[in-house]
Amino acid sequence: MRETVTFSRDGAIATVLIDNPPVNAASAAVRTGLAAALDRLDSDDSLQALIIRCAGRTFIAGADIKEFDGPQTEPQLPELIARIEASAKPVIAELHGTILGGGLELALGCHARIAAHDAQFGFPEVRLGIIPGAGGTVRTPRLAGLPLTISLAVEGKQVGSEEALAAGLIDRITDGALETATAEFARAIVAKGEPPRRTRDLPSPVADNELLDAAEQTARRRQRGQDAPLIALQAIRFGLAHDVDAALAEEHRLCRQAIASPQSSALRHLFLAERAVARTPGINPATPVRPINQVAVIGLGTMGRGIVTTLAAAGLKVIAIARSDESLTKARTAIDKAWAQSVTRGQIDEPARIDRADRVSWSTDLSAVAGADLVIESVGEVREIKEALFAALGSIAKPGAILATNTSYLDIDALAAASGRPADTCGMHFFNPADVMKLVECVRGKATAPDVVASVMALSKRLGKIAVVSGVCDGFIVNRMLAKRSREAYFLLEEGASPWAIDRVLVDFGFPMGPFALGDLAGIDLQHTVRQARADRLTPREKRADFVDQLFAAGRLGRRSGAGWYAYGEDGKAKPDPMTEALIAAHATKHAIKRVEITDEEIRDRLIFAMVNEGARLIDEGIVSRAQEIDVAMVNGIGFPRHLGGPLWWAQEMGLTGVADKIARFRDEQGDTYWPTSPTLGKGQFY
Ligand code: 3H9
Repeated sequence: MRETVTFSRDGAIATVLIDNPPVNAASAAVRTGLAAALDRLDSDDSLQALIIRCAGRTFIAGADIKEFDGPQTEPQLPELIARIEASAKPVIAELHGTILGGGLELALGCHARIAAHDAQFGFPEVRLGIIPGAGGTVRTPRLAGLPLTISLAVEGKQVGSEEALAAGLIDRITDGALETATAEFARAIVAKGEPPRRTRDLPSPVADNELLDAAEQTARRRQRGQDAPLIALQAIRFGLAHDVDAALAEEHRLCRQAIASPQSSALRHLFLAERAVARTPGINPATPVRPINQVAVIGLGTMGRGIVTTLAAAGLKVIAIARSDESLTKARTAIDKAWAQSVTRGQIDEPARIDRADRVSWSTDLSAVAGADLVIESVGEVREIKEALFAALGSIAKPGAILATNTSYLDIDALAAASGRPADTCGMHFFNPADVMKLVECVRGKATAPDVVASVMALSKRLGKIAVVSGVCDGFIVNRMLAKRSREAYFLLEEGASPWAIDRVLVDFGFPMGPFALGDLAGIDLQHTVRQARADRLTPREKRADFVDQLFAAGRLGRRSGAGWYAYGEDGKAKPDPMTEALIAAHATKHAIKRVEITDEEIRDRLIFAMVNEGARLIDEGIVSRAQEIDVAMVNGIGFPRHLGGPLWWAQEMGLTGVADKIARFRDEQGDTYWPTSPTLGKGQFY
């Protein structure tokens, strides 16, 4: 069995090697091994320096997240780092991969830091609802100043070696063999007899209150609802005003307090859930993956274009196919413009733009798919058109090519049957804008082969996306759950709520925007078309709540047309519109609905519990295998507030008995059709 920590020596230079895959997290075994190495360094007079090195793909990527909820075993990270810093003999950190969280803190406690040219540094703690708790907010300002400390510890950004070196966070970068460079460095300082340089002995920068106040305002705006960035700032401010020992103690106290918070539990749950969804029943590491180098995208509307740019950015060859020269030119012009804008904004450089453009070939001829390993269909949501297309793909695509549809709600099994290649067919459902949104729903049809699912999941990861596997149903995970929220929103309008009140409640809850502002952004015309296409699936009451159709008929097409639910003035800002209120009032009068006052709590519960109930039903029906799929999909697909952990995590935190009681009340009031009973919810536990 491999040792987690091994000690070796080369003359006067000792090396401690950490080998704790996959990311060398600073687990109890790693900490114990490091403490033992320090003992040997202390007790052996012939040793004069120690190198800390990690095996595998990275230096320590942080404390071990899986140990957070258990008892704290000794030695704890802050004490271990204090021991390293206090060592009378120099300790050198050899840095490669992602030096994150407690790993970076440990490096800052060392007396020198030598890094590979492509190393990355950061404090991702805020993404876990905590703050650096082993000196990050105390040592970083002393080494690298306040702006970088804020960027890393408050905003959770990462920097590369060059930036880290320029700021003083590390001492040297090597392009050559890292081990050789560190060994040479160690020998040189031993030869010179240089004493250890301790970060704690450096002067603290002055507290720049203007900078700190601005950072606080930014955090309140950009990381809205999240406590950790503000706590990180609190630790930084304290550190600037106190001596090192007091600052370290306060930082650790704040970190432990944050670990115990519901926000941190929710964020850590999501971190693990986002990785757990990669392991889905029937798919395992031994499942073969089909090679995908060339992808054809058919249909170059908004979604198709986003998919093309995402694929090209990830280095794939793309065949972009439109139905006419006109749509092809339109799409090509739009994509070229978007790439040029990315250059202007400094997001990519000119060679990268040329590279991406070179990877895409354009065609109006469907037979161009013949060379593709994967075909992603993204044409309009018309069943007959898609079925005809899949029938054609069945005869044109090369044997073994994967046939994927980006449909939002059509029956994938029917498309699979039409293709004549059901085992090769699946869904790859992207979210708008496809180049930004992290989620891809990988939809497994009745006959989809396991290696097809494994291949599209692997591809999604390559695209920087999170793939969640869903079975076939109307709307899959996100749109199916969202449809229940929209339904309740329309019913609440009939019953007495205003669009603005509903949007406000959801924004207060933590969503980036409410359903009506979102509707205006997506376009009322689009929603009207979807409503028409789905008319046969609507209940009489849903048909009656035809506000979208009324807005469409009035030419209120949303933000683009200057009015939708809201009115948009010259400044483009959404303003509640009395015309919409009049439309809703007239609707109520026409249908003899008595509108009443509706509380914020009722709005929140109706909208969120409708999603919770539907999420539970997705588990009941086996559309997803676990609650994790739901939470990951809703956070990454529609911006369910990350710090609440996803709808099912949040419901469990609220107390599922209470949630189930409320749902039962809604069932009594609104009927079984809308609030069907879920056995999974009845079990009283999602996790
Ligand atoms: C901290 O340090 C607190 C201190 O300030 C204070 C203490 C007092 N622990 O992401 P991947 C697992 S907080 C345990 O797919 P990649 C992960 O679950 C920590 N496990 O790989 C997965 O396991 P599985 C601050 C961890 O190559 C596997 O590694 N540090 C940890 O795409 C592969 O992960 C962070 O927040 C961990 N810390 O990305 C770093 N990290 O295969 C969080 C990962 O069983 N980690 N695992 O599902 C990351 O950002 C990415 O994992 C990393 C690699 C960039 C390192």
